[in-house]
Amino acid sequence: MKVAAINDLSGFGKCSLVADIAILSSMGIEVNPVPTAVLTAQTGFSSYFQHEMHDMVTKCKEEWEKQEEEFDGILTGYIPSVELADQITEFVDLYKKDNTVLLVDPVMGDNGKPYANYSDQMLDRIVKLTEKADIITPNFTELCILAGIEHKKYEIDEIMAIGESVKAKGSKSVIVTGIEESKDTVCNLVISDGGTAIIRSATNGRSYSGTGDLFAASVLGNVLNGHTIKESVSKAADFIKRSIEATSSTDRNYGVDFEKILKTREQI
Ligand code: PXL
Repeated sequence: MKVAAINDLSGFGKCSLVADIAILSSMGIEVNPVPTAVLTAQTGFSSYFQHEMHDMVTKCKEEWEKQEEEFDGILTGYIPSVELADQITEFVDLYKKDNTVLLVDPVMGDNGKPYANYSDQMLDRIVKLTEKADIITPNFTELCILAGIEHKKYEIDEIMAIGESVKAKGSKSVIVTGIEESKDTVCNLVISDGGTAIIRSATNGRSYSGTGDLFAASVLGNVLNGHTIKESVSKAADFIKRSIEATSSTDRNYGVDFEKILKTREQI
């Protein structure tokens, strides 16, 4: 199994390509990274430097076409600019075959706030990518942005209906991640052709950088390893819960200590 992981490389934050490479490799899946940007740290730090990889996605597309490469999965994550988003769409159009699983993580914001990469043009490009996707993994903030609705408190069945409306635009499966249902319960919603599901896990209420990236990589790896979407979401949710429990720092910017529990692929 081979995955093209289109994401940034951040020096601190244990997110993006660090998560993709660690998780998918541990699951026995080859990762071919396509860096969209290289950063000193993820953008939640009060100061960081970002070097955008201007034509890297196009160069990977062109060089890998000469090598006649093919992928079982494509994962897209943080996109620093509209220019890169357009290159990613072209990459996907070339390499997504009928049996290639495309997971689009529409990385645009969290906790009701947009990330530094967000703009209306970026939203337009990310919506187009989600329409081509087999699986999308928005958090609640990103779901509201994709649905064009206000970010406020909704009941779980209302969030399910919002997910259905986003799925109707073209994504085959919508997984809404990390919804805080109560002080000690977090849930992930699955809305797919196979039906809907609510997957609940216990939480200690802490939220950390990079957990969305770890979750997306785990879901894709589990799907490629033959699990159903619902099983994959359950396994990914359990992995995130154990990673948070293993984390000693309370500074969310540094991410979770997932490496402490990364021993065998069965544990992801
Ligand atoms: O984890 C999402 C993410 C990925 N990449 C970069 C980020 C963030 C979230 O802040 O800043 C660079």
